[in-house]
Amino acid sequence: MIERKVSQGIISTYFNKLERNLDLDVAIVGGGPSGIVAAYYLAKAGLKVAQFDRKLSPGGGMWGGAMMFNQIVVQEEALDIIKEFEINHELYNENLYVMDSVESTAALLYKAVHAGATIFNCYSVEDVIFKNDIVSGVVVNWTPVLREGMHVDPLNIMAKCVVDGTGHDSEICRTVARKNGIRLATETGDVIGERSLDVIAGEEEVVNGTKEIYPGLYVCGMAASAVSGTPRMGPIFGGMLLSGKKVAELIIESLKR
Ligand code: 48F
Repeated sequence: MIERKVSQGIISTYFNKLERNLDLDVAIVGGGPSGIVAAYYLAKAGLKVAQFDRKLSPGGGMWGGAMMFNQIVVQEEALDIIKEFEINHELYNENLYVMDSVESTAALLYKAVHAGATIFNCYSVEDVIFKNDIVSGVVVNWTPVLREGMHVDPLNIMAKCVVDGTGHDSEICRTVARKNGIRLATETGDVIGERSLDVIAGEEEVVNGTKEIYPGLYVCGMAASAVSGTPRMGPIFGGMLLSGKKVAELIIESLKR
């Protein structure tokens, strides 16, 4: 019966996909633009990478442009990345380009998956795995389970590196610091919290703050700004793309060693 085969096809391939991703090189938490760009470059380098986003539609804050005007701005410095993802762009003013936010988000996701990354939507990462004081994986649960407050235990996914790409809330860094009495690689040893908007400083600092924040744990995108206490920058996305590429490069270098 075709009805049964439809169900069987979904169930058997889904669980096969999940099982193949129980041991990763890199687990990326959050499917915002910085995390997706990271997933693309990591997969392109041949690493086994999976990305987890709690929402039905990964893409984070990129879909909506600004105030739901679905255009975004990117500066010259990130032009190579836009070209790599084959996103249509229009020079608007000096070194600023505008792009359709829906096309841009869809292009990032499409290219990341085609490079070999696996994206799991509707998954919330609620904790990390610690082994010998190194972050060594993620603890995942269905988003609806957590939203309903159901007492259901999660699953464990091992990873050589974990990336916190959870955006403004920097959830993974906060959880790691709060639960384990450890110091993160910030001025205070804790998550400092993002500062008010300043485009130039924000764009520069988000890339500077992209780093290994604790052994095994990297941070990118707005999570990097929030952790290091640097300004937000609003709907200009060059820093997010550059941060995603930088975190991928740091991890590729570290895993090579
Ligand atoms: O915030 P978000 O878009 O991440 P980003 O890559 O980009 C920031 C920009 O969109 C924008 C900005 C740029 O100028 O200021 O805000 O830093 O996306 C973060 C994603 O992480 C998911 C969340 O659903 C969103 O799609 N997320 C957050 N916490 C978790 C999570 C979690 N614990 N588990 C799974 N997904």
